[in-house]
Formats: sequence, C-alpha cells, structure tokens
Amino acid sequence: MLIESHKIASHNDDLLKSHKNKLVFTASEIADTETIIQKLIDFQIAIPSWALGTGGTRFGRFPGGGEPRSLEEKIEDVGLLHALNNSSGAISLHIPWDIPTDYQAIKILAAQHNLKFDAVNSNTFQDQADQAHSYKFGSLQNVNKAVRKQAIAHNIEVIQQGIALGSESLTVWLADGSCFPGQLNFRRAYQNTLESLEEIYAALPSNWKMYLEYKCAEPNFYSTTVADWGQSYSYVKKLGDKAFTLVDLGHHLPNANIEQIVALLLMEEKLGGFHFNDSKYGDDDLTAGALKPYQLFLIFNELVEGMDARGMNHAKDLGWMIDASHNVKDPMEDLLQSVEAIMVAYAQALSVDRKALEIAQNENDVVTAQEILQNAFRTDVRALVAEARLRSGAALNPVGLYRDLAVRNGLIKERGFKTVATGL
Ligand code: LRH
Ligand code: MN
Ligand code: MN
Repeated sequence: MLIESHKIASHNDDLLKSHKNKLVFTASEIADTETIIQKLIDFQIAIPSWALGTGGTRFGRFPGGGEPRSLEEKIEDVGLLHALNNSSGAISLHIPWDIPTDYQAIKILAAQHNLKFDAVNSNTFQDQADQAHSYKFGSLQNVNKAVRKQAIAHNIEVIQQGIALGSESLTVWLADGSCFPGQLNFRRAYQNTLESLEEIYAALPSNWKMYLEYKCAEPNFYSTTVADWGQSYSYVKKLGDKAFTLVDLGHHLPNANIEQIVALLLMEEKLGGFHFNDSKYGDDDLTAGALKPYQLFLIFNELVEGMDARGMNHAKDLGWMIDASHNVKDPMEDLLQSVEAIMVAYAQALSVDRKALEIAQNENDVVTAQEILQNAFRTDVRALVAEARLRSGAALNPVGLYRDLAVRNGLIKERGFKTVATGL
C-alpha cells in the first residue's frame, strides 16, 4: 500500500485555511518561528520494527489485523508513517525478530521509502530454537563462559548484519540480573558483563556507536546488572569513546528525575540516545507524552540547552528512537501520536527564552525561571509542527488522513486479518 502525494495535497488543501490562521497566531506568540520550523523539518525519529504489531501484555494479545508479516512489510509500514509525517525516516531493527536475508533488496526497499537503518538491537533475553545454551540465568553476565561466548557471538553477528544494511549503531539491552538475594555475586556479574561488552566493543567499526540501555527491573526483580544510568555510565566509560548510555524513559524507578540524568550524561559526553515512550507504573511502553508531557518537555529543554552548549547537531548527534508496545490501539496510529508528541516537546523546548532563563537562574529568581518554562510548555506549538510537515510534503493531520484513507483496512485486505508481527 502506498499513500500517493496527490492525496496528501488534497488533504492539506482542505485544512490549509484554518492551519494558516493558527500559524499566524503562533508566530505572534513565539519569537523566530522560522528557525524552529527548520529544525523540526530536520528532526527524524526512528520507528522500532517491533512496535508495528500489537504487543499486548503477558495476559493476552488482541491483534487488529493487517500486521506486517516480514521485515519487508515492516519497512513498508514505516514508509507509510514517513509519508504521513515526514519525521519517521528511519527504522530500528531487532535481531532475530527481524531476519534480513537479501540485504541489497532490503536496502533498495528502504531507500524507495526514504528510510535509513537506525540502531540494530541484539536480543539475548530470549532463547532461540536453534541455540546451544540457555539465557535463563543471564547472557553476558553468565557464570558459564560458553553462554557468554554465545551471547557475544550473537552481538557481533548483529553488528555484521547492521553493517550490511548501513546501520551505524548497536543497542545492547540486557535482561541479566537475579531474582533472589544470593543468586548472584554482583561483582563477578559486573566483571563478566564488562569483559563480554569489551569483546563486542572490539568488533565495532570505527564509525559505529554502541548504546548500553539500562533498566531498573524486569524480568529480574531482585537485581539487574545494568540497572540505572550510573551503572551504564560505569561500563561505557570503561569501554571507550564509541560507547554511550541509552535512556529509555520507562526504565527508571518511580519519580526519577530523568531530565537531570539527561543533562549530566550529556555533560559527561556519554548520552547516546533515547527510547521514547511514557509510563505510569513501570516499563509501560505507552505513547510518548500520553501521561507526562511536562516531563517530556523538560527532557527536551535539557537536551536543547546541553546540545547547544556543546555545539551538537540536534538531528544527528544523538539516537532518537521510540520504544513502544500496543495493547488496545492501532500501532500505526499510536506511533503517529508518539512522533507528534516528541515534535511538540522539541518545538516547545526550542521556544524557551534561554537568555532570560539564564538571567533568572543567576539571580535566583525562581518564580521567573518557572514562569519561562511553564509559558513555553503552555504555548500551543502544534501549528509549527504541522507547518514543518506541510513544507516537507507530509500531511497536516497525519492521524486524520490515515483514517480518511482507511489505511488499516487496506493493510488487512493485502495481508489478511490473522497476522502476527514478530516483536514484543
Ligand atoms: C527492554 C526494552 C529494550 C528491548 C525492547 C524490546 O524493556 O526496552 O529496549 O530491546 O524493550
Ligand atoms: Mn527500550
Ligand atoms: Mn523497555
């Protein structure tokens, strides 16, 4: 299924007048909207291949039909999202949930949809049918060297597959940890993990980055071997210049100050990128900005401040990815909502009056500092995000057009109703 550009154009024509009115009003509220719009046009967020189907929960899964049955169909789905918003120009693969076979053909297909390959993810948290050793008691931390070797070999294989596709980063998330006190010698688990990571790191091409993602708990509920940003930092610091910490917004203990973590990792030159999502309880993998939009804005506020201070390129110097799972929504609609929420938070952060904020901070004027941030957060910037889409040939209202064109029904017709995508 393809979304022809004339359909986007006629959708935009219908909405143009009301959009332009909103844009004029927004421009009267915010300084230098042109610079913001250009930055929004440049900003791209990678879509996780594993979030294109309904994930469900461990209690059940309710597929909605038309899910992608292959890597090719996942690329086509991300192509549809990108046609609608022109902000989802990359796909992040998870191996072996995705099994690239004909690399050339996959690369051509992705290029036809204007898509790049973002970070490739390894998977040593599940056993695969053909594997010799089990990861039941961990992978890179395992007390058994043969298990560690197998997990290292898998990561190196994932790097090779990423190279063949043109990816430039590897994300390692480890479920390793323990369920009960006494199960694990923490120090030995750390040292085994470090040694294993060093072997994987040694296989990285010079232009690659390695992201080490942390998570406070689950599936192990007593200890996790890379449990928080400090632990990830301690590994990546030892590994070298190509290793960075990855922040998944759902992986913190309740009420953690994620924006402060982000600011410090950035300052230490060890922030690699993000898995955006939102959560109320734990690793809920809900739509970005669905519950804590102010937190998302505060994170972007630190990112813009910190990246500008270091002269970094907002669009290119960090890995921007979504990590989500869907139980009740059409995954495609959910991903469009997530991208929109991320863009809104970014635009709001770009609109913050940095000079005024710095003055207020230096004068310990707490009220003014808070006003500056809250004003930016409470100003409606959706017209700027929509204008960025309009200028790049995408839809003014992506979810609206997705529904008007009955994309899901089209996918069901093509692929059938009983389809199950690989992934979470
Ligand atoms: C772990 C995680 C990690 C995995 C993905 C499927 O909770 O966030 O990024 O690779 O989920
Ligand atoms: Mn994640
Ligand atoms: Mn997660």
